Amino acid sequence: MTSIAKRILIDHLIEGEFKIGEEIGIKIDNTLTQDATGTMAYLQFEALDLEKVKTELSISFVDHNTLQTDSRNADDHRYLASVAAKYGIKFSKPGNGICHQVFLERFARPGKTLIGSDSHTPTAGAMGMIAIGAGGLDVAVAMGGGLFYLKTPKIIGIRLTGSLPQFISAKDVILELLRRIDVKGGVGKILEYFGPGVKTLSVPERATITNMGAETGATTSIFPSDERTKDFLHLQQRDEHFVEIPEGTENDYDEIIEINLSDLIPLVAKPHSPGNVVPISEVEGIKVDQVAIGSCTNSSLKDMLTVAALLKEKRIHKEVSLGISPGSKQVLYHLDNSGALSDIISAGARIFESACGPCIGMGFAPNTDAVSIRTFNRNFPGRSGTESANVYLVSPESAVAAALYGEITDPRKLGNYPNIEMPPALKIDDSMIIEPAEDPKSVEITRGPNIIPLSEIQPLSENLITKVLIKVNDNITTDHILPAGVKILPFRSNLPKISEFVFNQIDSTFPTRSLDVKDEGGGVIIGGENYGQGSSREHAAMAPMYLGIKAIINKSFARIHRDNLINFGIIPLKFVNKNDYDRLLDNDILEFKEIKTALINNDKEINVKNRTQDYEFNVTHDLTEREREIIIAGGKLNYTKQIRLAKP
Ligand code: MIC
Ligand code: SF4
Repeated sequence: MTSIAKRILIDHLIEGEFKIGEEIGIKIDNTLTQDATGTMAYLQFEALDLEKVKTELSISFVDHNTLQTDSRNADDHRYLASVAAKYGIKFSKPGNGICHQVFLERFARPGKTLIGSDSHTPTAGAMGMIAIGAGGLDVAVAMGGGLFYLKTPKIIGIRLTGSLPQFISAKDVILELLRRIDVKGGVGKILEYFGPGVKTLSVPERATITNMGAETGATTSIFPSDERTKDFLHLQQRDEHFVEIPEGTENDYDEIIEINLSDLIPLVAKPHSPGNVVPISEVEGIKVDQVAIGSCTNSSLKDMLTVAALLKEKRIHKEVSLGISPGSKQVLYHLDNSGALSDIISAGARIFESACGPCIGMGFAPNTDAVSIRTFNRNFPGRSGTESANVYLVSPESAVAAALYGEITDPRKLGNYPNIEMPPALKIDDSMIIEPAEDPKSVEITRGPNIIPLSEIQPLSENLITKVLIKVNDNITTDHILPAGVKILPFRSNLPKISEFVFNQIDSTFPTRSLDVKDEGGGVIIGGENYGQGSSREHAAMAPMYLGIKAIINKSFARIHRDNLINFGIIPLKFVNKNDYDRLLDNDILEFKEIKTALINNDKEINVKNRTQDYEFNVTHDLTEREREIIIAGGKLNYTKQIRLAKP
């Protein structure tokens, strides 16, 4: 036997050899996009000039920006709907739910591969799929039938034993893992669950774990496909999609982590990192202003029914504002139909749309200096929409306890754990998923004025003379590089405009300073470890590219962001000697002589001359031949077109 991850990857392997660290190219069965990354992905797909997607299933969701504060947002939705109709893509309308929740309910299938332009795509790993987050351009290429490339990851076996005690839930499992391996412990790895504890977890519980596995930096997470998977698919009236995928055994893994579910206690990730995990007892008593329940991590029917049962016949604390976003139309319908929604409303909660909402700062921003308790997966600074807010990540049970007591509280104080009964059958209604047009030729793409077509990227020059425009610390997230939120998200299809917000929270002069030197050689960014962790938003690479950034020199990169940089022709370089980081200063002029030749020759050390301080140092890279060709061509779009033109 081999691990599940290896079995599925080998099944889909088209190029390369399955050897840890080596690049492999796999066939992609399914793709998903969401609106915030989707507009760009489809502009890129259009640029590939194909008639139709070549995948088994591609689906476009609208869930991130559904506020529609003006016409721009609604225009984007129209654009997405028309592209979907024309190119053979299903379209999930705003209000139908969060992409990962809906995908799990209606589309995920054991044994298949999925890439999605959202970093939480691994949610579908709960169903025994290889589901990976990627940049929009990688998704566009996969829709066109291209392979998806990744470095063969290590497969880490997570052995679950025991069963969850009352008031401890799946969120505490993933928080426990984050407590142990932190936000970069999963880089270059797939986290695969096995052991006797697996069968105690339902698919939605597994999905909470695979979803937030993204926060460890892992390539993806995966569970076996077993009786529980079969039950879930049966409830979704998709019995025919069940395939058994038995779990691996101890010898199948490169490393093993043991988690005894019975030993777990309620945990919380303190501000401002999902890896900053402590037992809830360490923060008990902190006064709470706001509680938010939902997001792709914790918005399943099971989660919502638990919340409703815990709130039943109770009132939330008078100084707390509680907001709840059910994950999908299906969840909301059954919450209502079972009467549980009335329990939530009577307790004093505010009910939000089935969408990402507060998770990405789209409304419900906390008050100044607030303590906000959230069942979400990320608590990066400013992500809630309020820079001074302190966000704590917890389970739904702990969120309810905080809402009722008005302070962070151990949920075990809530008394008896309710018995949650799932409905014996679900009402299946896919009417908000629009099928592609039967006559695609007749479909006109609708483009609002905020949809700005992409401009060409120039191929790499032989020599680069660049200026250090910013020097940042470790663990810089894509929310730092290019924030989201109400003000910025509407510009996701307008690159010139969104570029004005690069590094907004750290140094708002960055965009103008970059544009000043764009025509004189451009700029470089200096970073620390794990640069670009978090979201898959390729805008965090495209906008710097637009501002003339040529290279980024770091101690290490997060996976998706590194791939996005390459896709847009920015060279991801690493210090050979990490101490060279200390010496560099803002405004230093760095010269990369014959860098193009160095990349063609695959020189592992590239000399950089610091003209301002008059010294030299070396940088290195881990680019594969394909990646070097992409950079030299000026990004993946140019590269893909060149290859297609070369092959008649
Ligand atoms: C996120 O959780 O940060 C997002 C918003 O879903 C992103 C996508 C985006 O920024 O568009 C992600 O995780 O990929
Ligand atoms: Fe949406 Fe938040 Fe999930 Fe991202 S993490 S997909 S913003 S709910």
